[in-house]
Amino acid sequence: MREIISVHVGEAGIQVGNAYWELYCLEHGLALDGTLTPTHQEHKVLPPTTFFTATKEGKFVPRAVFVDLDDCIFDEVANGPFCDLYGPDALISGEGGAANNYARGYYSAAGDLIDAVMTEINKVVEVCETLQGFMLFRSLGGGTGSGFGSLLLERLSADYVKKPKVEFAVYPGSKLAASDLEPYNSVLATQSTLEYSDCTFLLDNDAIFEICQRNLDIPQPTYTQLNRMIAQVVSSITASMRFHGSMHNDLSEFQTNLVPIPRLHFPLATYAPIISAAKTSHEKTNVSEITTACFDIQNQMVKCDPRQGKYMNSCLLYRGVIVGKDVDSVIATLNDNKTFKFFDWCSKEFKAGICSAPPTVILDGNIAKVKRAVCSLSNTSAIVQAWSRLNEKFDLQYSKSVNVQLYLDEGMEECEFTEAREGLAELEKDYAELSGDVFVVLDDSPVFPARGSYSFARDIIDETAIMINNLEPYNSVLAAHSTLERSECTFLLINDAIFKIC
Ligand SMILES: Nc1nc2c(ncn2[C@@H]2O[C@H](COP(=O)(O)OP(=O)(O)OP(=O)(O)O)[C@@H](O)[C@H]2O)c(=O)[nH]1
Ligand SMILES: [Mg+2]
Repeated sequence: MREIISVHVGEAGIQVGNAYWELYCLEHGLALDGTLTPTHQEHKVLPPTTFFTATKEGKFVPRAVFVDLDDCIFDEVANGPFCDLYGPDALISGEGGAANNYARGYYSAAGDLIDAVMTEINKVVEVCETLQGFMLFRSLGGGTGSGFGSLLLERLSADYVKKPKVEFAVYPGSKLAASDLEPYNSVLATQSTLEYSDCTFLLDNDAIFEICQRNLDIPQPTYTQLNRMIAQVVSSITASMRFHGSMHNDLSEFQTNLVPIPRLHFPLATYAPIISAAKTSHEKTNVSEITTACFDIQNQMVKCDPRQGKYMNSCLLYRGVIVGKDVDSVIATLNDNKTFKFFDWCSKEFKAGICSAPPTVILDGNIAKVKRAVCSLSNTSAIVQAWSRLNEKFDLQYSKSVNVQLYLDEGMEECEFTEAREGLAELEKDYAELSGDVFVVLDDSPVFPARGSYSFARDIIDETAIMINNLEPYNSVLAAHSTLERSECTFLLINDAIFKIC
């Protein structure tokens, strides 16, 4: 058996975890105390030990560790419906929380807790036959999720170098309570995501909030409703690892199938159908219809426009009552559709996987039970739009030094801000270069104050880029050949420099 350990960090990581384990229990015929219910007979197989440990008493315990720097959420877990589900040592808390501050989560409040968490994780690893890897759930905007989550990812990478780490990261939105520090926390947290995660699925709270409003008719969705939506997506992504499926049977396959360039590891997840329980009987959900819906921008877990980017790959994970030849015909139609733009160097083909286990829903929840669903995972350069939005928010505050001191007071050095921001500027540049857009990073110069220079540079480049065509670097290098050989003296007139002077 190849086991996966789920690690839930901070409030969002834990609450998403509650929704995810609640759904897994239902899908595998378990009661919320981990005992088998009569419905498990339907499944004819026991819950997968990839995700659950079977105890001698006949219970199934999630292979999961939950950690938060404050203990409020654990009171809720201890007194709520999940009180008998998780292992006795699975919940680890600190005191006082990280106060929405990455630096508290990474430095001052992490203290001995990181060792306690690693000890617990090692204990869970010891009872595994062959560990596959880790799934990490956290928010990028919270102090614990961003700071402690980054420290933990770093430690997991050091101690379990070769084991894949797949991350589900809540991306901050504006529709639900958000702190002013979230752009800083998120940018700081991406350092670890870029370096230590093998594949990160972003869960954009604003996108999911709007899906709940539009598709599920919930005027003011709560976190619980968002988390149940997220749980459906995570469940589809992991269905092949829990039931028999033809694709993504192993954590490392996400990397192999979706991440051709290690740093560009942020596939966009889209899910369909998302129908409210009240509307279920009116909606059609055949393979072709759900596939079309799956490419609807409104069903994406991250707000971005794939038409403005190119695909490196895209796979569709079907589950439920699915006829293989319907999928073949839909995939053939997709492959003939020229509106989907792929990079020249990739295979330009949609892939599909089928898992026969149908989607399950929480009783009395808002999501309708359907016979089949599809989740598409696409590595598209359009995801850069999410990073650009975050960068703009960061720059707006950092250029005025807003709240920077709060981080320095917790032991963080100021250069971490610039390093993290430059890391994301590099990421934007990687996507732009891949797309063939011209992107020149100007060195810091006296013209620009050091702080925020990258964003000023980007603004200027955005303006000049419209005058540059993609072939100019090739043309210039080819022309330089004659210049080097035949010209006695060449004065370079660099448009960007003159633009800047003007
Ligand atoms: N989807 C979802 N997002 C959440 C949930 N709870 C908080 N968030 C989002 O997560 C961010 C705040 O992070 P939290 O996870 O609450 O913070 P934390 O990691 O516990 O860190 P501190 O409380 O600062 O110690 C904000 O963007 C919230 O909108 C949740 O249950 N579901
Ligand atoms: Mg918290």
